[in-house]
Amino acid sequence: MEDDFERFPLTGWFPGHMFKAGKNMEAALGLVDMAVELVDARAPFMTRNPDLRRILANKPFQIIANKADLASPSACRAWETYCNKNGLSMYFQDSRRTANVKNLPALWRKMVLDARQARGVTRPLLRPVRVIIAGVPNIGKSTLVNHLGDKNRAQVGPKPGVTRTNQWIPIGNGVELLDTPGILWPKIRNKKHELLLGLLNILNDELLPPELIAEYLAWELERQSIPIKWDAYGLQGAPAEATELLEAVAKKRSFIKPGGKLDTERAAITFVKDFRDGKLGRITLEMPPVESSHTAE
Ligand SMILES: Nc1nc2c(ncn2[C@@H]2O[C@H](COP(=O)(O)OP(=O)(O)OP(=O)(O)O)[C@@H](O)[C@H]2O)c(=O)[nH]1
Ligand SMILES: [Mg+2]
Repeated sequence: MEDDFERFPLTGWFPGHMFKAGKNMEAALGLVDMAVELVDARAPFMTRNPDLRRILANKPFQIIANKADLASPSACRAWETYCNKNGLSMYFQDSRRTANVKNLPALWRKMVLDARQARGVTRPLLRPVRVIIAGVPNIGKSTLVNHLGDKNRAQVGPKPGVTRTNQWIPIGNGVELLDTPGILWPKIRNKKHELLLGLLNILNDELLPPELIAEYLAWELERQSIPIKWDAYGLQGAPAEATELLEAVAKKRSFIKPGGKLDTERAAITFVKDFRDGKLGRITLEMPPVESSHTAE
């Protein structure tokens, strides 16, 4: 399968409320003691916003690699090893399960108090520790906040951009949270990066043709030698071309357009949905950077 994705221009999409939210975010970071950035466990660095840490300066910072239930367990371990080596705090979790998240407030309080102590501050902190949960759209911010505090305090939605206003939420253990809108924006490097964000449901589906997202996914599976059960789509093995895949899916599922032609768009939507629902297996699309023992980080 060929990599000719870069011949397609970037969509250049940037919704107005995100620009406004980006401004609010800079102000909000001034109010908090630490930040937690949610990323997608299937592509942890490609779903980050590199500006967050710069704006935060030296405040404590934690990364939560969310949707870990959909990522490859061995890849999660490789990322954990990489982060431990590089002094990054990264937790892999499924934020929909309360058991996974209940220890976080105490950890965050400790991170903030330790940082104060390290700065030589001796007076006790008499107000709650203030934490911001940040991340790109649809990454699971509201889901995490709901599990930390009262149920249904923040709106959860299957589409990007559901949360639009900021709210403070007490979560016990002397911690309060700001639920932010999907204000962080990944810096889109190239078309493949944009397609990855589309595949992970961070960009709105209307922006990218489903056939192109499906082709990108099939190309990634081949490039990274990720095995899936191709026979479920009526194929003997990995397809040589995206058209072969989409036609096979359309045939297998009887997606026929009026007039008798195969409905490859519907086939693409199905293939992408199967990935998003974890039906292709637990798949990680971005592995940690390869470290050279000779170069300093
Ligand atoms: N599989 C899985 N799905 C999750 C997880 N966390 C959240 N989701 C789902 O991801 C979707 C988006 O979750 P939200 O909590 O609305 O995401 P958000 O970051 O608040 O989204 P915006 O407000 O639109 O920026 C929902 O369908 C959640 O059920 C997780 O850990 N695993
Ligand atoms: Mg939300």
